[in-house]
Amino acid sequence: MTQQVRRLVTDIPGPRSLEMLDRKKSYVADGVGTTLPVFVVEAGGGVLVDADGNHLIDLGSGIAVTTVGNSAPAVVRNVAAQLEAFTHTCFMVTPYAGYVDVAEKLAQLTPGDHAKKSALFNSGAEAVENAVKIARAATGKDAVVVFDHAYHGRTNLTMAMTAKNMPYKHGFGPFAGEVYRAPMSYPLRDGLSGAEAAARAIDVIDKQVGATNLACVVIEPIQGEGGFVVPADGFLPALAAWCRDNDVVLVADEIQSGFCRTGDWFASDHEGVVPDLVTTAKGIAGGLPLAAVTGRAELMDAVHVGGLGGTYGGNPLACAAALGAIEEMETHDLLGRAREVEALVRRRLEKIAADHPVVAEIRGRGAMLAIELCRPGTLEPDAARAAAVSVYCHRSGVVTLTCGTWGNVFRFLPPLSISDELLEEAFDVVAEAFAATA
Ligand code: PLZ
Repeated sequence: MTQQVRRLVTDIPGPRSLEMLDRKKSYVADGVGTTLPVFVVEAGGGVLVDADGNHLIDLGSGIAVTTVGNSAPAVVRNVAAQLEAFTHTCFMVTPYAGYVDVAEKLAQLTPGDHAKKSALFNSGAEAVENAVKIARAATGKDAVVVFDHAYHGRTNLTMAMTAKNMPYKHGFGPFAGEVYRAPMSYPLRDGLSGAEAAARAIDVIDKQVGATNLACVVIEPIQGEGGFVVPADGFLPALAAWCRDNDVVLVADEIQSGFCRTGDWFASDHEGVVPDLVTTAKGIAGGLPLAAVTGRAELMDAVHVGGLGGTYGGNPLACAAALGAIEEMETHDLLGRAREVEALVRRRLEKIAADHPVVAEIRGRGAMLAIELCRPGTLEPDAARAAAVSVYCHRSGVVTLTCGTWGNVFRFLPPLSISDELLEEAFDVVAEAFAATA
């Protein structure tokens, strides 16, 4: 097990990482950026170890992926056994049990107790694309509604669904058609109740698209890249009710918010929302590439045989990893751990907010928390401060991420395998970073 300490033995990045960064510059496309260019050689618990021997505290989980921690024991055990048995057959050619086991687990864990089925894929974007395919096949309609600040991926259809131009869309058009954007509930910025924000969104959808043209509404129940925006209470249930009454498929994109992250299995659970389709990826497989669409059996079965698939979708290693990750979540009560993490981190963020008026809001759930930074007394985004705080944290050996349409949201996504001691130490550094950049 990786030693659970923060320890810096060189500058960040150190000489070995700088050397590799040089090689990256020569051989890896510049379009593939890196937030914190230390080259990792080992990771586990709440720590990443780099090529220079620096131990960094991980508050990012590789963007909400290693929820169970890096190389979690049940993941390693399952994947190692699968690696010995066989690595690939293609489920569409000759199937294997792991795929079906994952689908059965997804049917149990996703919201609602109706009959559910799944199809497995490799990436979140691929799952979102397939959810749209399924909704179109099931309804015979074309249009897709997404929201302001949404993030759904980098493929052509999901770029169209993603809101932010830079860096995701700029220069990459033309984009897929029949994608329409509705206003999101963003309590800090719109001051609307959930019911009011839902009425505003539904009015736009009704007037600009029309339910009879609309296949699906796709929404992140808590937005990820867009700024950890948590809609006002009642917004999601009102939207769900409207979809139900209008033969529109409600797709919850739980790729970032799902799988224990928020202290429930899914962020939708918090308000008892039962989506028709749920997309998952990231935390589902402890770091191996796996994604899924899970939903009402009759919707999932609307697609003709052969209409869903892909060479690697539900690869045996990724399925073994997912079963291991779910085992870790269940046996170690990681739902409970996410709530404990929330209590600790909120306490620390409230102190930082009290000391630094640049913090306009603390929001999120479980181990998916963020602070939005604005010039004091205004809603003017302060991205420069977010960047300065990040740089300070990175140089001090704490891996932090930013997000948000304006880049002014500082987000925290620790692995649930991190100790309280490491979390406290990481937030000592975050507090120091705010003081040092005041
Ligand atoms: N839907 C809600 O959060 C991935 C993207 C990072 P893929 N978010 C991290 C980046 O800059 O590429 C994401 C998400 C939500 C879909 C996706 C897409 O998942 O596995 O990256 O395709």
